[in-house]
Amino acid sequence: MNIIIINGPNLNLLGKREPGIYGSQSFEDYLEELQERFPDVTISYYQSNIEGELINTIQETGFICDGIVLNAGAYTHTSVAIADAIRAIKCPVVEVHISNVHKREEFRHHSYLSPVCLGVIAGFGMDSYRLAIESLIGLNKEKEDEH
Ligand code: CA2
Repeated sequence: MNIIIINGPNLNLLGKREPGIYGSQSFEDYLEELQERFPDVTISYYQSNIEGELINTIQETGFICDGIVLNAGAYTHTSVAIADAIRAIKCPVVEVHISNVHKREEFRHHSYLSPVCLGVIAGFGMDSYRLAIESLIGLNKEKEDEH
């Protein structure tokens, strides 16, 4: 099974700034833990601060992988273009947030992406990514059992 994690703007700062909201672990360190936990899953990782690059990656991977775990960062709340890209691809996308966006400012309560994603996981810290991967593995098993 092939899963890609795509992180959006400022998530390259994880572990370096705002530990009170986003924790103190870098994503690269967390990714190692994920890879150890899911040895049968190939987990790729991409991060960009640029909306168009995120869209290119969604388009490029959305027909060849089994699932995308997407934390689009602040673009979640602004980007019709990312929503359109998700709508255009074939593989399921799980929207992920480290923080509980519903406990935060009102502008974070709306997501352009949720309606085109398989589901949303928010508020479990970095563990939100693990939960998203579990959900995609479950979905893949269901598909395999159908055949
Ligand atoms: O909770 C999340 O995962 C968010 O997607 C994070 C975004 C925020 O705009 C969303 O509303 C919720 C912000 C990412 C910024 O990441 C930083 C990490 C460390 C230090 C500073 C920013």
